[in-house]
Amino acid sequence: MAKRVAIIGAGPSGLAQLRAFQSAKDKGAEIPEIVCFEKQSDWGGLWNYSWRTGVDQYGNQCHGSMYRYLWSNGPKEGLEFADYTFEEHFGRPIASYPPRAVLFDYIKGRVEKAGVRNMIRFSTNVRDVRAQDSGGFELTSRNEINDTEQTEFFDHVIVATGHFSAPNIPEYPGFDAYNGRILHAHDFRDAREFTDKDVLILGSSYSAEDIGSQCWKYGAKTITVAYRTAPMGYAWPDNWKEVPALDRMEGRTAHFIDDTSKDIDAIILCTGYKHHFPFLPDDLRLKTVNRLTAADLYKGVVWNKNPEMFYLGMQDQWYTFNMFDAQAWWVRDCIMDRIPLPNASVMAQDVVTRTAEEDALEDDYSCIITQGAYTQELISETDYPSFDIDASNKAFFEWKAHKKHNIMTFRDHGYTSPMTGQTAPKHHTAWKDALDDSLESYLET
Ligand code: FAD
Ligand code: NA7
Repeated sequence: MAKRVAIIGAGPSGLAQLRAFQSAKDKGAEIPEIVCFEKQSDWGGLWNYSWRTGVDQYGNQCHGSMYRYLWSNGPKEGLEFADYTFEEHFGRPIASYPPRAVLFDYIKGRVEKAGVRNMIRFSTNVRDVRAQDSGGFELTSRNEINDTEQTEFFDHVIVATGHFSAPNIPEYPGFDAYNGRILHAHDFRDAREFTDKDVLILGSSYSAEDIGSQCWKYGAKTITVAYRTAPMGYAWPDNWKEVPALDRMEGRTAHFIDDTSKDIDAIILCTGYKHHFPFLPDDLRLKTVNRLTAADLYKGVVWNKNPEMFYLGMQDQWYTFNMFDAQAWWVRDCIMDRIPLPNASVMAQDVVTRTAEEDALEDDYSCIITQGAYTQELISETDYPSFDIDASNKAFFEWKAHKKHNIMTFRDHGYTSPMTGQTAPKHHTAWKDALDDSLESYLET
């Protein structure tokens, strides 16, 4: 009997896994029976925008953390699929920082071409997974439309549920008495809500930078970003200040630890996310912080404590879509007995070694090189099309330099594709003036 494989999640990672199996089938291999569970009604994961916040129509936690007007926060040349280029999808070269709708279209294009949609059970939420003493897993899911539960057996489970969806929500003194709006980045949807407002942002990483920039672009009166460890340090516009950590709110006044203060209309907590797997028991549940080397995952994907189970995309991410591909092709080959696994102590040592190497990295540039090398390592062990990782690294380095030069114009630059060698054209409108983020507007020439 063919093995049965469950993939949980049909975001970019889960879709990479479906595409990996389908490409083996196309080459004549016999593949396992695949069932992909997706709790939303469509694929694309975070790129499948939803206006909903809080709980969805079935009472489950909303997955979406993406917002309107989001443009890629890194160059598309760092995430391009090696087996399906932007040029193949759009029929011509396009600019380097596509808005969400454009990237969603690109993600969909590859899996529509591959014809894998029928492997996905949509609106089906995985509720529980239990390892069996005799091997394999019992997986319980709920079809939210029929309101029915089903338990079935799988030889392997691949968790591809992402890790930027369950918000990390700190509390500060005075929040309970504050009369304005307090929200986490996970619930941020439309920057126009903050036009003419004095906005306070907590956190100093990607969400703080991008949500602050959105609010600025759509007319917030002032942006104040309070950092806990270090400021982002860009040359911000005049109405944008970085200040040390928040101490407390008193009424609508924010007091910072350097004894300065500011009256605030809304507080946006850009304080990161948690790896959160409410459907997994302790023996299968990944517990890790957001870093390049996730805990307990051999080669970044095999669950050391039960190697019949795999995780995709659990690392902190410079590389995204093509790293998920590298992982998915490698996991496929492991499941199809093309790649043998070493013994438990070798797998545990692999995590120790990678963790020590990561701890010795000195800056973002070496993190990019390390994640690029990891992606390359996995690719070299499968038949995923090899590509010029140095060219991707170069695009990331140039991106960082452009951000440093001007944080509000970095998206106006173009980079060279590691897949086609083509340099992206300049977009027709500067990012700060392009208020329409639709696919149609972006693709206008
Ligand atoms: P996700 O996209 O999170 O998909 C996981 C899927 O699993 C979802 O469809 C979800 O519904 C499903 N799921 C979860 N739990 C269950 C369950 N119990 N049962 C069934 N299904 C379930 N990356 C970039 O490369 N460029 C960017 O510009 C960029 N911007 C970002 C902006 C924001 C605001 C955020 C939050 C992330 C951004 N990212 C960006 C990173 C993002 O993590 C990846 O691009 C990508 O979406 C990760 O794919 P994934 O499939 O691993 O996870
Ligand atoms: P990150 O990159 O994990 O960053 C979280 C930020 O939140 C970071 O600056 C933290 O500060 C800060 N933080 C965490 N807890 C607190 C508290 N209690 N108080 C103040 N500040 C806090 O998450 P992001 O959401 O920015 O990015 C995640 C992904 O979303 C990313 O891949 C993007 O593509 C989009 P620290 O530096 O630890 O002091």
